Amino acid sequence: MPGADGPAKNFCTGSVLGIVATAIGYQEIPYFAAIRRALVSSALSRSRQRPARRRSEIWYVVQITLNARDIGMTKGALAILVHGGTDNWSPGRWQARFDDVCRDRRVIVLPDPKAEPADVHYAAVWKPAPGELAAFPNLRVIFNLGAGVDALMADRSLPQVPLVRVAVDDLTGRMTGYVVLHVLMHHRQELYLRQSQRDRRWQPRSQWAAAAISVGIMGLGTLGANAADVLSRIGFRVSGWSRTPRQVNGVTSFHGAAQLDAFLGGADILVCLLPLTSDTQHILDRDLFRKLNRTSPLGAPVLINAGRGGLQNEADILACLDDGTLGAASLDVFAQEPLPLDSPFWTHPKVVLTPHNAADTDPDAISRYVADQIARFEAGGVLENVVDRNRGY
Ligand code: NDP
Ligand code: OXD
Repeated sequence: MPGADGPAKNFCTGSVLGIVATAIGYQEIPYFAAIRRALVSSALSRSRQRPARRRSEIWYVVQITLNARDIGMTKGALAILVHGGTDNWSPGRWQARFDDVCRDRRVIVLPDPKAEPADVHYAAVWKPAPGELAAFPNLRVIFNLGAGVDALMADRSLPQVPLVRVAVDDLTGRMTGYVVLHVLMHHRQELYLRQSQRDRRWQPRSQWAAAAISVGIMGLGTLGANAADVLSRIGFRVSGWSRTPRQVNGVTSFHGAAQLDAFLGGADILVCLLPLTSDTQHILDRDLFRKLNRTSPLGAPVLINAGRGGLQNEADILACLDDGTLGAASLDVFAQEPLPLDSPFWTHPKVVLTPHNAADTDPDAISRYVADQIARFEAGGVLENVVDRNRGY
């Protein structure tokens, strides 16, 4: 700024720094502001220096800024590896959210031919192909972007680093919404009433109070416990079954194989929120359905499965719906997803079917959850919701 006096020169120096920062987008890097403040004050205190000297000083500031960015980006990269095929699992959607919450580290969406596998310290994944995660030699933590880890447990080459699953209020609330919706749908005879509407038939059937219906929840973990709590507050009689003893207010609990029959015998509506493991695979079969309460006020017991398709014997479900062992079923998950077009479930009059969206994984809530866990881990803290690989969940 030839001919300008002291304050104008100072302003000019500060503005150049600001423009540089804006152009390269570093204002959000926490330490950039401090570096900039220090250098601006140094520039101001030397405002009487000759123009050539000032030019070299500004260049110095630019270089320091670039270095500051490099320091930030040497934090291990986070790789996103999602194979979902639905809107919710679009990699771009996850990248936008992670870019926002991990501003001081590189977020790589795989596959990326330019990515250097050794740079990846964290992987945020949904259904990676077996072997995909073994490609990262410096991996420190794997974050599964859903609650169920069965797909990862099936990968024999999964790196031996902590595997963290999702347990966040957002997902839990969504699942509770699904369970309450479907319990009420069967309790309030919605299938019958919708058909009556289509038939222009004004013939209400007598309606039981919630307290007359017993809901049994298989799996009293993060999701099952919350659904049990809300159902009991709505007035249902609620029981739960888990591997180890669990206590939820207002809920009668059972655990282990020895108490399974007693649990089933009292259930009019069976809700399954188990993880899929070698112990639970195909647990929902004819043998189990026959043990549900045969004197249910609903006429016949109802199945609601939002756990995993691998928990159910699908041929048995269809046969039990047809012969009256089951009165109806709400199914969110299937052995093969998407459900094949020729599956009889699509058109079965006693089936309410949803496309594995009982509890969508929300990128906003879950990217924050992952970023917070990484920050805590790098500060020497403990990771939460680490999967026990021996149990398989
Ligand atoms: P948790 O790990 O918190 O809870 C699992 C529960 O199942 C625990 O109570 C556990 O017992 C019990 N359990 C596990 N194995 C057995 C067994 N062999 N016998 C008896 N009980 C057993 O999982 P979440 O509640 O977070 O999630 C449950 C499942 O829901 C996920 O694994 C996933 O498959 C499914 N899911 C489906 C979604 C959808 O949109 N459809 C969305 C999210 C999850 P214990 O308490 O003793 O450990
Ligand atoms: C999950 C799911 O496991 O979406 O979170 O199914």
